[in-house]
Amino acid sequence: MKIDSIELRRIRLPLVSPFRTSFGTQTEREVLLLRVRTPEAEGWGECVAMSELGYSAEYTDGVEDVLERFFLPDLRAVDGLTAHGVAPLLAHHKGHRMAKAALEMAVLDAELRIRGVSFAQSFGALATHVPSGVSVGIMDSIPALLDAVDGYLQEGYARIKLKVEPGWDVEPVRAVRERFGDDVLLQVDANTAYTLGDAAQLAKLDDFDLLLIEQPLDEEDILGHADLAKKIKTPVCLDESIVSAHSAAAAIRLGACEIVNIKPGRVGGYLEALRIHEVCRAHGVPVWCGGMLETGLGRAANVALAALPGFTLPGDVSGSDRFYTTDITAPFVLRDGGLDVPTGPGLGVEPLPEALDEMTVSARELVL
Ligand code: NPG
Repeated sequence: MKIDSIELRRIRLPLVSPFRTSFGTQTEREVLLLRVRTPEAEGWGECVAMSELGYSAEYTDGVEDVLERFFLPDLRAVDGLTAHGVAPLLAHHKGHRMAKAALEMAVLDAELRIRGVSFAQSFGALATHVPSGVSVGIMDSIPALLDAVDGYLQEGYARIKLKVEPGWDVEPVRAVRERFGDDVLLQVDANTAYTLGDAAQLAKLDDFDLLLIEQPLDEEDILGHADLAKKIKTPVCLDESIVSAHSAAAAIRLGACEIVNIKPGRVGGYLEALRIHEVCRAHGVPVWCGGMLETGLGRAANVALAALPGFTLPGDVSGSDRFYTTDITAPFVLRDGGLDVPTGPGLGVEPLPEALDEMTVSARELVL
């Protein structure tokens, strides 16, 4: 496929309410979108990097720089490009997986639109509807948390994930269990906020029949997670630590996780995400699709991924209105506790020109 140019477009979306995690509070989401233009079709990529450091070492300004300074010359040096060719072409650049993932997504979208194949079809995903979990931030008080959870349960969300950190862990979990009962699928996410020394505190969560605890320790602390897994009953799930199929295989072999969160942006793209899914399936390790406050574009691709058979737990694939009043695509609306898998070519959704323009902060075209 010949690529004529790539548009880098920054958009800014206010959040419906502040979203607090153990690494900070967000009130808006700045997103870098890539539009790959080819003679036959356009393809959209969404970069999951944030404008600030916190979750990851990658950040939006850095991604733009890497794309323009390092990836563009490589793209210019090849004649045609396929989505499967993106990772090998860029492999000599270490890291920068979020930047690579965004580019690969845009190329894949263009390619599939030309072929008339949806993301889900190309992944081999058969499910047409996927269950939605919702991620609930750290709140100022337990009553505020219970109100929020109540609202999400009334909307029909299939699973609740509570963000936790030292000082906000056992009590919020206890309060949610007491108020809403044992049938609610409940899990927690620490975003690396603990150390192995906190094992006794984390073991107090054993009483609450949680689906999992996500990334309690530092992202590099694979052995620590393996040790922790022996000290607590709640299954350990890794997010930040899993950056490739390689690292997933190692973490599983070392006993560092029983469950894996797959975020395509974190692992370098949807094609690597598929490989992680296969590794986990071969080991009988359940996976679920993580979320990074995607717009409708990234959400569409995530929903397609979550339709694969190894995704046996509800993902962080909420309705658009969980985070945004207005999405840049037609909104994803929760139905029967989940979302429909898009069926159109490529992502099956595209930005609505008016919404896109309204939210655009800057746009520039890199000509190949
Ligand atoms: O539903 O899109 C969503 C958000 C899910 O909590 C969520 N994401 O650590 O998994 C996470 C967290 C996150 C959000 C991480 C933004 C990084 C950035």
